[in-house]
Amino acid sequence: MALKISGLKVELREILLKNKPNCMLEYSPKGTVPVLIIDNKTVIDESYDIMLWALKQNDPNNWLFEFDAANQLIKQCDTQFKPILDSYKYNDQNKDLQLKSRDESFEFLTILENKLNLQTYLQGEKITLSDIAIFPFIRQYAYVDIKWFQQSEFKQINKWLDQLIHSELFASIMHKYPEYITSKTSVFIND
Ligand SMILES: N[C@@H](CCC(=O)N[C@@H](CS)C(=O)NCC(=O)O)C(=O)O
Repeated sequence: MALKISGLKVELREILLKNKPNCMLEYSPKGTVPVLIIDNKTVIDESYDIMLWALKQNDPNNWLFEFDAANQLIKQCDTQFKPILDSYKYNDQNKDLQLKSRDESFEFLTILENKLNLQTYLQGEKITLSDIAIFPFIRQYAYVDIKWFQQSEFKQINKWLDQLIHSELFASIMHKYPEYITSKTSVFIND
C-alpha cells in the first residue's frame, strides 16, 4: 500500500514461499518476503524499511505526518504485540495458552482503542503510516476468532479495521498475482 500510494513504479515478482527462486535468495539469504531490489544492487528486505524507502521519496498523502510518534507505536507493535499475536495464532491446539496470549494482547489493543476513541485513525483524521503498518497484524489477530473479536470491547478498533479492509487502496493491491517465472509474468505497481 505504501508503494502504491508513493506512485513509484515498481516491478512486482510474486513468489511462492514453498518455491523460493534462487535469485531471491542470492539477494536476500534470510528468505523472507518482501524483498526490494534497487538497481540490481541495493537490497531492502524488511517491509517497514520498504515503506519508508518509498514514502521518503514521494509522500503525496503525508503518511509520514508526526513520524516520531508513529514510529514509536509501530515499534511497539513489532516488539510487544507481534510475538503475542504469533502465540495467539499458533496455539490453537492449546486453548489455555491461546487465552493467556489473548489476555496479554489487551495492553497494546487498549492503546489503539483509546487513540481511536478520540480520532478516526491512529494519528488523526486521515490514514497515515501507522495505520498501514499496524492494521495487517490486527487483521490477522481479528481473524483468529472473528466472532469473539467483533463482540469484544474493542469497538473502535473493529470500526477502524473495517474501514481499512474495505478501503479502495486495500482493494487495489489485494489481487491474486501470478507466480513469477520470467519477466513475462511480472506485473508493475503504478505502471
Ligand atoms: N519483519 C519481516 C517479516 C517478514 C516475514 O516473516 N515474512 C514472511 C511472510 S509474511 C516470510 O517471508 N516467511 C518466510 C517463509 O515462510 O519461508 C518484514 O516485515 O519484512
